[in-house]
Amino acid sequence: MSGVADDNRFMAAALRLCRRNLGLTATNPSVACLIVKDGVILGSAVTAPGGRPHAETQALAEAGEAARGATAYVTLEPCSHHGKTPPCADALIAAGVARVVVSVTDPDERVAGRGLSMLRDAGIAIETGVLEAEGREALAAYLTRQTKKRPYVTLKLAVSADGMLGRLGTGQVAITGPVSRGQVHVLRAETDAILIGIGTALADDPELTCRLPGLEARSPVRIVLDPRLELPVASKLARTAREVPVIAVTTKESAHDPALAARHETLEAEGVEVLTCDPRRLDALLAALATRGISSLLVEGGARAVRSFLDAGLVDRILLFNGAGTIGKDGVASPFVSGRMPDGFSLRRTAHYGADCLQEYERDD
Ligand code: AOF
Ligand code: ZN
Repeated sequence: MSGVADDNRFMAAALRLCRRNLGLTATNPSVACLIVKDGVILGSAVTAPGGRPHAETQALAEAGEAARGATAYVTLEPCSHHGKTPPCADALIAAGVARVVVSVTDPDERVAGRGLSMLRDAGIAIETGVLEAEGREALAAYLTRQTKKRPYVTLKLAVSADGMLGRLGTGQVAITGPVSRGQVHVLRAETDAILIGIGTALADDPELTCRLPGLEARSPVRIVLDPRLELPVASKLARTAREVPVIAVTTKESAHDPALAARHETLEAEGVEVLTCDPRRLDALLAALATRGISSLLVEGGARAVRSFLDAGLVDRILLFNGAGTIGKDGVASPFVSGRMPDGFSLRRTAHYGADCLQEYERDD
């Protein structure tokens, strides 16, 4: 007999597990499933890279015959549709589980409560909403794409103690230390796409990949807002475009400008995808990215791109890495600093990474 404390404990474990494949399962969410009997975990799995197989079928396969009479803990409602794989609800019924505990119901219109109904109709006991707030956080990217038809947007800024993002015309300046940088690379690994403005691409020549040992294959798609297609073919982004995709976003009018048309061709020859979607219409761009299955977007600057996303009301979370050092004169001022944040965001968490302090703010609604 499992009580509320056990349900919370096993769901917490499942929610930790599902984070493992964040950024790897697009367009699917990363879901985790535990098969538990008499307090023992008999099977555990997370949605496979690429999105299939789903978590439940793998966890059930691991538990085998022992799944009969067990409890399944699933972070998202089991699917009920015949998509690229048969319904997980059917697999749970066939395996003879006695009880299914779910954190979040699935807004996918092919599922939306049907998974739970199928289980209930088969006589399986159901518990939903277990650790739902934590579940919604773990599934935020997927839930945002499903319900708002756009990716979940995180702004990441590194700000010096005197409120600067960098120094004018000097390329990349170290504002935060190695531990914070490691955290940013973890974030990149968990994110489907990363975006910067052309100003930052030209000034910093960043690569925007995840370079943590062992996680290099988890680099996000890299996007540059580049209305006039100024991304140099010699930039690190263009030079690595065949290994990790790069998308340059330009305007439809650019197709009628012969100079831009030539740059368009040159970039494409380097393997850069040119997407025509007005970079000033961020809502349209985000809708296009969501249609491609991108559920999470990390905006890494510069000041102008950050402002545009905030002005368009398209930011879900702000990660402010506060460095200990100062930049001094010629600094590029951050659009906001700790203590003077945009309206509508509340501080959720702080963490210390070496001499740096990370503050995580979340949109209030
Ligand atoms: C589950 N377990 O591990 C995941 C689920 O294209 P398909 O057939 O793979 O279906 C994608 C949908 O499956 C997705 O939109 C979401 O509703 C669900 N994801 N469901 O039972 C899982 N990843
Ligand atoms: Zn499924």
